[in-house]
Amino acid sequence: MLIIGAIASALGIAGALAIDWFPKVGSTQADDIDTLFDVLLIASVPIFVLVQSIVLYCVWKFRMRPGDELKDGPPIHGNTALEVIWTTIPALLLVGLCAYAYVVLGDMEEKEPNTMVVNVTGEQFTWTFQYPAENGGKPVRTNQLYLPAGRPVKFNVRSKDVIHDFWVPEFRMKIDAVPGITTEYRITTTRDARSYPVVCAELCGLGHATMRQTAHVLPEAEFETWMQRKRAEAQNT
Ligand SMILES: [Cu+2]
Repeated sequence: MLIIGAIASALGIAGALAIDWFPKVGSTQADDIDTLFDVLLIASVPIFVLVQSIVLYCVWKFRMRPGDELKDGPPIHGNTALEVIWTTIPALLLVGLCAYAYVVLGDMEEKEPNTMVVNVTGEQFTWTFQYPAENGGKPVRTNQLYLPAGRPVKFNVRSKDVIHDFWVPEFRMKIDAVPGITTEYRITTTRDARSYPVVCAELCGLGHATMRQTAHVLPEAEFETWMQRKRAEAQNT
């Protein structure tokens, strides 16, 4: 059974790791999240195999045989050693995985120099993006998200009406937009210039499914040109 269990675990882990679970990597945080997910998979598969093996073994070994119908089972009063083991091992595993997840979260939330701030507002059924004013100018407002490649970004997320959830799957981060408070998260865009979907991940009403826009990640120089044009436009309105 040990050999079969080890083989089943190895096959399960190989199969689980071979599946492409997530979309492309769009932020440096995405790599950490994907690694965390892989570690959770590697830890979970052997436990799944162990539990299923014990269940199947018990179903076969302790099945009711002809003539057993009216018999009572043996009186069982517990097994202290077994109970200590099956409490301690899962507890240690959980504490270990939580500690790892906590460290990853701390890394992702670390403040980076040269961080760009974008204010994100959700409302039924659209997102708007505001880039704070610079040098006495006016803030820039857009309906599509534009970001420079390879730059740390902090999103301040707000809502005008109900709860929404600001999500770019390629960034792997998402957070609720809650009326009355400002929530936030940080990402650092990768060097690739690409476009990603911006999604609302909280059912917010009839138009929820249409609450989709685009995040354009542009090369730094191209982003600067875009920003200067937008700042000039904002100045003239
Ligand atoms: Cu929504």
